[in-house]
Amino acid sequence: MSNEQARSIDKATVELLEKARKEEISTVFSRADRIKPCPIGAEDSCCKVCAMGPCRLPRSKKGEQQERTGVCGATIDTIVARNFARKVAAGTASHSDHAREVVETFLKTARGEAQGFAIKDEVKLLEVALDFGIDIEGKDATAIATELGEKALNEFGRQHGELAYTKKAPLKRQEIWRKYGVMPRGIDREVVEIMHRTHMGVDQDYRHILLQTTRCALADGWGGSMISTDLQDIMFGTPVPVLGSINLGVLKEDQVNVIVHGHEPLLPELLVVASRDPEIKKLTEEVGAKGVNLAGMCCSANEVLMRHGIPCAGNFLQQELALVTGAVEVMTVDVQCQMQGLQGVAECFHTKLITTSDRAMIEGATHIEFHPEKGLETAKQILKMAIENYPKRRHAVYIPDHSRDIVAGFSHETINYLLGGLFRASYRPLNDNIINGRIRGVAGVVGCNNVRTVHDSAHIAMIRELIKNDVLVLTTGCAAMACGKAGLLTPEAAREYAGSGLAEVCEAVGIPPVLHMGACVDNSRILVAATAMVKEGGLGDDISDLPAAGAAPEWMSEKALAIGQYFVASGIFTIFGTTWPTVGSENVTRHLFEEFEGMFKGTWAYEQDPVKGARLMIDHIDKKRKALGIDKAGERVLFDMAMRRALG
Ligand code: NFS
Repeated sequence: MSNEQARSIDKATVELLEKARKEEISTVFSRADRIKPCPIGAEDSCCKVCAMGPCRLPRSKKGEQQERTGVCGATIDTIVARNFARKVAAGTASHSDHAREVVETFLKTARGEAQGFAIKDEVKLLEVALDFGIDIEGKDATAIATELGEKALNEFGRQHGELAYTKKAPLKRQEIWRKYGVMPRGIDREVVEIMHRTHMGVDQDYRHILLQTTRCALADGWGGSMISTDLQDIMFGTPVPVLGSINLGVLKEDQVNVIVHGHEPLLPELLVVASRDPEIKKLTEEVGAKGVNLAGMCCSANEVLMRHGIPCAGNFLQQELALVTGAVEVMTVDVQCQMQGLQGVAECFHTKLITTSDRAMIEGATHIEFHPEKGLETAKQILKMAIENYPKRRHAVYIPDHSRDIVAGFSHETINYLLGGLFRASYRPLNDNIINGRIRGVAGVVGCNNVRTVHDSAHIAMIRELIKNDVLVLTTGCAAMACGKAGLLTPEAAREYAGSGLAEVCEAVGIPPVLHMGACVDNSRILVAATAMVKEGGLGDDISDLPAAGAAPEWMSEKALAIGQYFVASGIFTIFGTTWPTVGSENVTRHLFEEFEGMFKGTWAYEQDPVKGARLMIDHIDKKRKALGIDKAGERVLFDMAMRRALG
């Protein structure tokens, strides 16, 4: 096996890694070979919050703590908890600042100040308005949208009370949050409070720090992320299943290739519109190209894929490799998960890297700022630059011949409709199939790629094990893309990979055994789906009663920790792979992995082996089935008259 083959299970990735090596192009993979992770940082037993340190408190090889405290007296527990809290705050801030941008664009759209945007899903507008307690009687869509935008914006700066969406959670869950004082008040406030509490000399009780960490994460899942998802749906349409394609083979040698990378689907939506403009089509012909080929990368890809079927070039670890093809005229990036290494790769080719957010620039890249007031103009300007760049390709183009068809776009609304039908949309059939045992349970497998593991392999190994054991998988983000590349996102995958019970249900409904629910902010859709299952009845009265589990087997970003923390605080057993950032403190780890169970009825777990991880999830699902009394597969008995009389 070549070094490259050992890095990824995806053939397109391996081929382009070989090309990068031969051409001596630096990528995340080659840099990871050079830089070994710092062992003290890996367990987060280093404190840098003041200038009397940094204080390093690693354990000896025998596992003993040599230094018991930092110079200020902070214990290893405080240090590790503070580091963890700050990561969750950064993750929450990222999802929520994305949400803020969406809300501001939404408001401008409602006020008629945004170019190229509209209120597309009026049904969802009304639903979300009701969630925010807006009186919709006698008001038109614009008035409702304006009021909704203002109320949503207030969620960020709100100082007291409870975030509006927390009322959507099962009542029992809300009580747990109130009991432990973790009900989020305002999104920004919870992030700021973590930064304050983790400053030198403030909160120095790890359990107390972790409570605020929980409150902050809930402000992400039941706040920022949920707001992003819902308002994006209202503006761009709630996803319904679409046929798309995935992997680097979606790039076209004879077309102008434009990749949208990042997270906010605002500019990408307008690039879709602009790419269909007759003027753009004409310019494309003039340079001898057969068209503009728009493709997505990372979570932006998920957004445009599930709303428009725009092809998806790849996930996190493939971003630089897309440029190594030499076929990309322009890559736009906005915020999050975009490596600075992209610029170095772009410079090896004719590719223009364009930064588009006022919050993120990359040295050497071209900066064209996106503002909704002239959004469509900006989109056209970018496409024109790409077209002009097409004749400037300097090297032979190499596009790996690997791409696959996928079905994406399973929003909560769609699952509801697909299972129950238009006139009685409901989760009843899903609950019934869980109760009768055809579906053993539900797992959310989400999150990043991490160069310290074999690209995509943990996602696929874990998910195959789950579906083989009749667990329906909901997926988002880079995990969803890994599934697409491995052929798990088509209805046919049910017969090939799923256990007989799950396959039977999937075939009856016509769905894949793994449902692509969107980008990372759309993990909020998983919370909504879980809540809908609880409210449908028969599976307990809280999310923690469901035979369900979550995982991020290849996580790397702080956002993933925020997601994991709000999954756990919502009552979901959640398992992470690759590495775990609190191993420096036994107390903090025990608190998150064991004591949380007693408090939040959900807990963290860490397992590097994805198949063992899947087994832990299945064990948890079986435990929940037993608690619900649905662990014995119900035999189908034909009742005779005497038995019916006995029933009374
Ligand atoms: Ni989410 Fe990870 Fe990034 Fe998306 Fe991919 S890396 S935490 S999945 S693209 S946000």
